[in-house]
Amino acid sequence: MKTLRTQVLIVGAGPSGLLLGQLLHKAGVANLIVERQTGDYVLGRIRAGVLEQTTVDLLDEAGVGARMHAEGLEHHGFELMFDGQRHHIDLSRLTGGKSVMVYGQTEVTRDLMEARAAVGEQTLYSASDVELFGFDGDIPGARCTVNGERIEILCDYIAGCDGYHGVSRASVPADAIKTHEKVYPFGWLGLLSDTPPVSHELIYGRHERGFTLCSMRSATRSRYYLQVPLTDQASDWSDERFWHELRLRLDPAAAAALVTGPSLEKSIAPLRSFVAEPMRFGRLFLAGDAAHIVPPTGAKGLNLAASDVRYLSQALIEHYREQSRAGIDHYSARCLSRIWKAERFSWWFTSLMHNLPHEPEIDAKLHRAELEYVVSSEAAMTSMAENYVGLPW
Ligand code: RFL
Ligand code: PHB
Repeated sequence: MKTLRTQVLIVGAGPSGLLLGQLLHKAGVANLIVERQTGDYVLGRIRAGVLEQTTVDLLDEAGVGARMHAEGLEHHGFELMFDGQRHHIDLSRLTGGKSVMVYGQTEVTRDLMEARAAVGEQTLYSASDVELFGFDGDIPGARCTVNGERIEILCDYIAGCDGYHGVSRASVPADAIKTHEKVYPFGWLGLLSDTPPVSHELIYGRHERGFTLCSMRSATRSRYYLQVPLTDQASDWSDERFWHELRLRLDPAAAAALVTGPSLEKSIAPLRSFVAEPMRFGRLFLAGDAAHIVPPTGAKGLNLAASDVRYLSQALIEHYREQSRAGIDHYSARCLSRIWKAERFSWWFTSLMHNLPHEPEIDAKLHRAELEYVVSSEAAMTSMAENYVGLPW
């Protein structure tokens, strides 16, 4: 068996793992990433689209912001649609000039992968049977198989950035971790197409046929989502059926403006709220989707992953530079304080915008009243806007 040695072993080459690797590299902390999939597979997953200003700043700090600033779209507001009407939420006016950046997770991941390759840091792709050991003692590490060869990696710390289905959280003894979970009884069917977006801003819509979101990746590429029953499969939805259903859920002006075309990708994502506490077990840290999931309605998942990575990179860099343990000891509490607030917002926005099959009429009326309140009260709109652009660190 081959043995490798590093300071920080990162499990998972999604945005959390790659961003952590880049920040550690810049500070001179050696790191190695093991990833179960191939790089192309990771890049093929279509996910997040909206970055908070603090995420943009962190990507700049990691030295990977150039293409994002050139190609990303700065958005100063979004639209809430209900009862066939759109209402503008002016994020910048309500938050003292803040905005969000529309730039796909695929592009963030590509920028991070290229930066990592350029500095020559190692990533072991297609690593199977990853097993973690020793993180409750002084010599943690992992074993995995790459190209048929068994490899052992010894390290000082392990960063579990391997998503909801990863090995890191699963390696923690059940009595050392508490999980909180809520699964929503519907999913999001997403479609990506090379068509111009229906509006220059994102539209979040509530409709008696179900929620809809009109998003984008660029001036020529759109991303649309429809609330669908969990029993549906993406293959049940031809492109024609998707476009027809989307039109039915849009206001008349948007329905008339919608440009349709062949789908580049179509998939269904389930929605859940999930938090695992704490986020550190001895020398193992959890970060990003490995520790928490939010329903995508508030666009918070990737942004929360970035804020965990910010706290973790600071803790580790401080530790190696100054032999300090403060950041390590406070990592979990710092992350969780931000996470629970984002969980609350994502749950609230999800509950407000979706409808349940056979929903009692009183619930629909209450949601409608709340939406009317949100768009008519400066205080309520400000609360929504400050959460959407991202709470301060
Ligand atoms: P990822 O992206 O899941 O990456 C984890 C990586 O770990 C690998 N892995 C393993 N590697 C080695 N050994 C193992 N045993 C392993 N098990 C797993 C996996 O192959 C993978 O490469 O987690 P990470 O890095 O924490 O990033 C989190 C984000 O991907 C996620 O929060 C966002 O995509 C959520 N999300 C959104 N977030 C936003 O901030 N804004 C949005 O607009 C937004 N929209 C979305 C979203 C998520 C969606 N879906 C599909 C869940 C829209 C959707 C539809
Ligand atoms: C996306 O563009 O994929 C997207 C945008 C906003 C969300 C969720 C997803 O809230």
